[in-house]
This record gives sequence, structure tokens and C-alpha cells, in this order.
Amino acid sequence: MKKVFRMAACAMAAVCALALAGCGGGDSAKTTLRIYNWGDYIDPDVLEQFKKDNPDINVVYDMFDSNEAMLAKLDGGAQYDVYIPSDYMIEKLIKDDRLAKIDVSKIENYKNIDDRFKNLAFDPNNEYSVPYTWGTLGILYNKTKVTEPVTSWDILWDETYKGDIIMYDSARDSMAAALKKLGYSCNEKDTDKINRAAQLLKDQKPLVKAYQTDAMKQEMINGNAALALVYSGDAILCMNENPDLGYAVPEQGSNKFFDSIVVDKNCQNMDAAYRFINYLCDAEVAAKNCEYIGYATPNKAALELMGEGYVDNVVYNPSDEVLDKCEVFLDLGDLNTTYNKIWEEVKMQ
Ligand code: N2P
Repeated sequence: MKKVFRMAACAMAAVCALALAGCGGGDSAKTTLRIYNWGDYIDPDVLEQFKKDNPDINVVYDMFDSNEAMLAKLDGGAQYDVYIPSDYMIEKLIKDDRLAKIDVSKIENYKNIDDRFKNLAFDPNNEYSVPYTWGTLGILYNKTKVTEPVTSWDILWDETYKGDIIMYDSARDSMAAALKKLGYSCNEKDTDKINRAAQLLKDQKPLVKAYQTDAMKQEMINGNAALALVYSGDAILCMNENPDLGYAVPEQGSNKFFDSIVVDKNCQNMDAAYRFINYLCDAEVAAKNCEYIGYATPNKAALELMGEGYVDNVVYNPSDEVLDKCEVFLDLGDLNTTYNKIWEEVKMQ
């Protein structure tokens, strides 16, 4: 079975298992750990193993497909103990006092995390987050349909590919592509520049086949589109299934992201949260997990186990030249609403 189908099937099985567990009612001695993560962002076997190793923890696992969707669900009152947002969202959650402090001395496997993923700007003293994955935003293209070199964001606005372009359904990522095409920062705060990027996304709409998130992967694997705005890990997953696919980070620069594990301030079971985080930081677990999901690991002990094929892979591990042109998203404060509103307008127009 193809990996993407397998992922969907496993996700369904997990949901059914949870539903059954809920009906059983015999788990009152268990503590519950509510985990909220991106879709296709954990190896189902890794999750299953955690459940087997920790029979006293009742795991509830839900998925989201963008940082904004995650935040909206939390704002709507959903309660989770552990979740895995990106840098700028973690910055916001810290500012809003929604996260619990993490005592890394309680996470034995924290020693496996490479120092270069610590003390990043969104959590300068590593008080609230433990690195999970990292990557870039770029363009996935089908070499049988796109024969020119993919070096610029302009290609996502090229009439030649009308109806053959998939945009990632996320305000910050799509705005980043438009802002970078215009030569601006993907953390732009200037109203004129933001409006120009918004207009570009509106102008692009007739060329767009679909605004999608995880569903985009199967479309690209099946050769149903020429170009897609994607994250590097999803690109690797697709490229492993279809050798006609390639990935490029445009020369104008892009976004590099760091996704980290955080604990909600209202977490009722810190011990279970620590056990889960420690488990994910285990070298073998992190290696298996990241090989499955396609995303780069900040776990240096895991990377050693994964070997050369990963270190040498420029999609997985881009050169400093590429990374130096990429910016990390920052929390935009009041402008978050503006970006989100623009994105809704683009999709609805
Ligand atoms: C996986 C999404 C990864 C999140 N489907 C990238 N920040």
C-alpha cells in the first residue's frame, strides 16, 4: 500500500480505536494524555508503541492542518495537553501565557537534541518547547510537466501552468510565497506591501487547481498537478513515491520552520507529558519517526542512526546558502488577523 494511503488508513484506525476505548468505560484508573499534532506527522507504529509501553496512559490523539486551525480549535475551548505547533505560533502561545514550563532535566533524552536547535528566538531559554522537526517551504514540481528550472516563486504565477498549481491552504505559507515573490519579508508589517501580496494571491486564483493541505500529496504523487507549494518533509514523502517529482527553494528565499513540542498550561498530567516527550526524543524512536514522516530531525543521535542518505539529501538538509536566504516566521501580533482575513478573501472570492 502506498505510504500516503497507509497514513490515512492508520489515522482512521486510530480514530476508531479511540472511539471504542471511549465506549468501554473501563479505563477509570488511567490518566488521559490529549495530544494534538499536524496530520501525517507521526509514524502510527511509533504512537502505538508508546501506548503499549504506557498502559496506564489513555492517549487521545487529534490532528490539525495549519497553525491557525490549531489555534482556532484551542480558542474554541478544545483541551489538549501536548501539541506541536511551529515557531511563530509557539512565540504567540508563550506571549499569551498558555504554555506550561518544561523542565528539560526531566527529559533524559533531551541530550540527543542538537544544540543548534536550542535557544531559538521564539523560545530563547528553551523553557517552553522541545524541538521535534524542521524544514523549509518550497515548490514541489513534476518534471514531466515542468521542464524549465524551478528557481523563482514566479512560476506559481505562470499562465503556462493554469489549472495545474496547488497552493497550500495556510495564510502564512501562501502569503510567504507572494511576499517573497515581491522581494519582501515573509514577516511583512507594511500595509502597502501586505496589500500587494494579497492582490497577487487574488490574481493567482484562476491558475490554481486547488487550495489543499495533506490531500495535496496524493495529487502530486498521482501526477495530477504540475506544481505545489509544500513543506520539505511532505516533498520528500512525495518524491519517494514518484521519481518524476522534484523540490526547490526559490532563490528569492523562503521560510524555514521549526516545529516543537509544547505542553498546555492546564495540562493535568505533566508526568505523562514528560514520558511522551522523552519517548519522542529517544534516538531510535526519532529516527524511525522522521524516516516515516519525511521531515528533518533536530535529534543528532537519531540522525547518526539514519545515516548518510539523509545528511546528503539537499531537500532534507539544505545548504547554508539556501537556509541563509530563509526567514523564520515571527508572531505578527495584531496583523495575524489581517493575514488570516486576506487568506479567507482569496479563497472565497
Ligand atoms: C505535516 C505538516 C508539517 C508541518 N503534514 C510543517 N510545519
